[in-house]
Amino acid sequence: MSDRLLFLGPPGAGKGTQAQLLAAERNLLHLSTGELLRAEVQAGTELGAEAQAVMTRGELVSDALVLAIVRARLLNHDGGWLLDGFPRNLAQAKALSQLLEELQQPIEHVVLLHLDDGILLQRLLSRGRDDDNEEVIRNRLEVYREQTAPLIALYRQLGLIREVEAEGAVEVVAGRVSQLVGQPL
Ligand code: B4P
Repeated sequence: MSDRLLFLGPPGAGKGTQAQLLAAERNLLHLSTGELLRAEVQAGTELGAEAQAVMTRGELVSDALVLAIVRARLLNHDGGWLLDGFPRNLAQAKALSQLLEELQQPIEHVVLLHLDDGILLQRLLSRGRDDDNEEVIRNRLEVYREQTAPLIALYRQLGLIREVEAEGAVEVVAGRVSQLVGQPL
């Protein structure tokens, strides 16, 4: 059974949804950079104020800020983990690989969720978060294609990519994810 995983995929593919289910079942630390950033915004911290403007445009928050958050969480954790929404560009992927080398905790699987743009758009529009209006979603998809999608080739070269079709009911997708990475949920 693997307990060091990354979830990769376009916005709205269900990374957060699936990561939460798998992490709960396997008792893994679920680290969602999106959720951690939204918590900072909610708490009204300086860091949150910096992140909020960027997130509502659908851009990526600065690497230094996100890295500091992830680093602190992983250094203080003993056991398995699941990273959701991080890394999101090559600089973050490089920094993560240095950190994991330091911790001697290599990634075991990168779960790549696939979903058509049309369904992504529908899901996000019906979720209705602050950054879920059509213009911002299109920008987030563009940012994904330009900055995050190149990570697929990187992790493919390392033999870590496990591809999952993310269309269908939540529990059906969860079954596919689970089968790919080990024991059934
Ligand atoms: P995230 O919080 O990562 O969110 P996301 O990519 O939009 O959504 P996700 O794929 O997790 O979809 P979800 O399960 O919620 O990012 C938000 C923002 O934070 C980014 O734009 C960026 O600004 C910032 N950020 C985050 N990480 C960063 C980083 N590392 N560096 C810099 N900036 C960063 O599902 C979406 C919807 O679909 C939900 O409503 C869900 O209920 C529904 N759904 C899920 N599965 C479904 C299914 N099978 N069927 C029907 N509906 C489903």
